[in-house]
Amino acid sequence: MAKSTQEILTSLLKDRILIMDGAMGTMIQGYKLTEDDYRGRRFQDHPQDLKGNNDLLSLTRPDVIEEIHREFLAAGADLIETNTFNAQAISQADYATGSLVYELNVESAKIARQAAAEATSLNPNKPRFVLGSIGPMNRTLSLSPDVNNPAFRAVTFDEVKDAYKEQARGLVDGGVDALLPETTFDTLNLKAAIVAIEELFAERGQRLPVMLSLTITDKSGRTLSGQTLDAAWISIAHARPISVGLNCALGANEMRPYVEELSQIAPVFVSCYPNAGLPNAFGEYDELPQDTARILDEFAAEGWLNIAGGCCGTRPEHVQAIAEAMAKRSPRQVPAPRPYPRYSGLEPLVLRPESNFIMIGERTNVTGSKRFARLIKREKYETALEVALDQVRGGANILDVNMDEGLLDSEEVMAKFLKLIASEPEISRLPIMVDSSKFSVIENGLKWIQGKAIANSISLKEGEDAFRDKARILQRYGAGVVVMAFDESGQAVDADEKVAICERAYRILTQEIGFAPEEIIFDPNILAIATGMEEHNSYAKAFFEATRRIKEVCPGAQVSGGVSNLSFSFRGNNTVREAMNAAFLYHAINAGMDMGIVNAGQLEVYAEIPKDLLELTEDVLFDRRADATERLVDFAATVTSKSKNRQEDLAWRDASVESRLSHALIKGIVDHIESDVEEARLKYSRPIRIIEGPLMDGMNIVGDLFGSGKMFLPQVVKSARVMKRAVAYLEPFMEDEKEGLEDSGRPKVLLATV
Ligand code: THG
Repeated sequence: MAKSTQEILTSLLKDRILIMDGAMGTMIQGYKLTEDDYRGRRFQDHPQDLKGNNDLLSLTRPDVIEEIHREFLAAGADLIETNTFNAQAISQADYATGSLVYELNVESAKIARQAAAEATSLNPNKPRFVLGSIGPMNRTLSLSPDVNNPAFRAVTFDEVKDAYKEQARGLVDGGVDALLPETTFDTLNLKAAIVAIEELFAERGQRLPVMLSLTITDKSGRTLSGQTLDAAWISIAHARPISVGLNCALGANEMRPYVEELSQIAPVFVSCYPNAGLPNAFGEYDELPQDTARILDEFAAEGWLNIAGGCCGTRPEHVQAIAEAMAKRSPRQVPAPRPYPRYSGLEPLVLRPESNFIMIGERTNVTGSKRFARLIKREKYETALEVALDQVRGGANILDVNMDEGLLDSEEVMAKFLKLIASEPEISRLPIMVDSSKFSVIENGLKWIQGKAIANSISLKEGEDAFRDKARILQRYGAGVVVMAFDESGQAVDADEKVAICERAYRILTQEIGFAPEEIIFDPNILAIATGMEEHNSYAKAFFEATRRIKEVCPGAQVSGGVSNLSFSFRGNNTVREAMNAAFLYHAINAGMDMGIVNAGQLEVYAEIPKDLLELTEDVLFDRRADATERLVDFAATVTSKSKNRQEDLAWRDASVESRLSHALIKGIVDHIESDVEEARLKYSRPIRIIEGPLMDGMNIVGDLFGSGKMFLPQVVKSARVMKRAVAYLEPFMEDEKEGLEDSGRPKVLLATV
């Protein structure tokens, strides 16, 4: 059988560093094309200006595009990119050319295909390949374009996915060898592209190699949407790309630490195609070919590269210099994958064998917290976010979010809360577990999460086919999956049933669907004990035994559970509940439980459970005596419930008003901003002095921290929100002042930023 493109590329990449072409956009600029060139005959009467719509040139000046491909091929490029960086409906809408998208992609692919085929036939020893370029588009799914409304998005996941799907279909029909979503600055946009590509492959019954390329735009070392590089890689690894890399943005020199990091973490080939340095004051790139090539040569010498080329500002001379340098270097050895469970929010969560127990915060659950439910129902989202923050500060590693309530539009509310979480960097550091008994709520939730999330949960309740369908959908989003020990005949209560169901689910997920074992989390049901019903007495023991056996028969899979369920029958008595939960957890962890849904921050420490209570509790857990429940109930009557106070560090409130303003700006805290600004207003002679003084001082610190990489964009957006609130508060006072100064003939200053 003929080798697939994936196999051919893989064997070439093992052999040598492959060369990509340089920039299409800056090459086109060199032709100084006019509006007439862009329009051609066909679009003479188009109602809008078309100059700048470079992708359109594949239809109106195909000669230019073909010539650029030829030059890069002659310079030594093995891989050339189609002229389709913006050829999807959302970007093309700017030029009212959305209806051309499919054609643009087909034609661009054909032009590149033709040029590559000619070069291959001239030198069959150096086969050339066409990569379908899929750019990031001009809208972001993770960031709100409106500072005042963090839950707003200019576009939805499905709109982005549909746009990419149409583009990918055109590229595949035009004959590309591989698809390359590139210059990704928002991981969620890329996740939408991955779903689009997977759907297309499933419809066609055929896969092409997929290459992915991210971009890091500032010194924080994060993507624009705030993810660290390792977190972003975890979010997209489910695309099973042949390569992942970095392109564009900072130029090769500034990319060094990130290329090194990626080469260490990604068990696939690594690419790097930087800009020709940073743009100068005129927006031109003037790094010389030998300089770009020298830096890439250093990367290759370190063993970091499998694919090298250029982005903005790189010309055939750059490609030639890079090709000459790479010819003398060996390709990077791809590290073996390490099968640890990996999840991510803005930051990674890797469960290594030596990792501690993972706490999943339970309180952001409308059925699990009366307070949270009340806040959500009354649409007090800012306070509801504090519930999430408390879980984070209490030590949660993952956040469980559940909006299953009859009176709520769960899909809507889940989406809104997840978007709000996304704009709180301290919360969205963590991976999210989307908790719902309605699969549509889970799927819709996953559309608003840029990290690698966990779906909680699916089960065999409705049979194997429904289970498979759901699992396949989750796989496209790259979500990990919680599987409850539930089947067609109901909830498993004894250990044999629990183990049998998990084994069956494990086999389907790993052998039929293609889940990695480490993406599977079994929940063998933590059920309430000491309820007074005799048949409940063995439930904790059954969980321990099932956990031990599941860890053996389902190697690599994790075990979790909702711990607070255990003590439902002692509702209202936190002392007893916390002792039960803590003792249960201690034994469950010993049995192999890896993670649990808990009230983070309020977990009792096993060793600190009073000895008498511990003995009564363990009698119940292990069903050690017939009167165990009775004795615990009697004990419970003797203790009054304690409740620990929520701890919040408010020491900063004692500082001077200037320090408070500065602190609020840096931390993005809006809570006290109006009262602090009012206090400052009474102290300062004029409102403008507060803006120019303490507020600007604070923003300057924010600017310095961002410039030196110690803050990243979503944090800065929060600072901007605080600043806007402060200025909005002062505005009426400045208006009043102005009325008093009317006609004073002051000069005006106009400032603009880009
Ligand atoms: N497995 C999986 N997911 C789950 C569960 C599980 N999700 C939901 C639940 N069970 C886990 N979460 C909670 C959250 C809160 C409580 C119990 C489980 C709880 N809440 C207090 C109560 O009801 O008494 C609320 C008190 C209050 O209102 O403040 O106990 O098993 N996969």
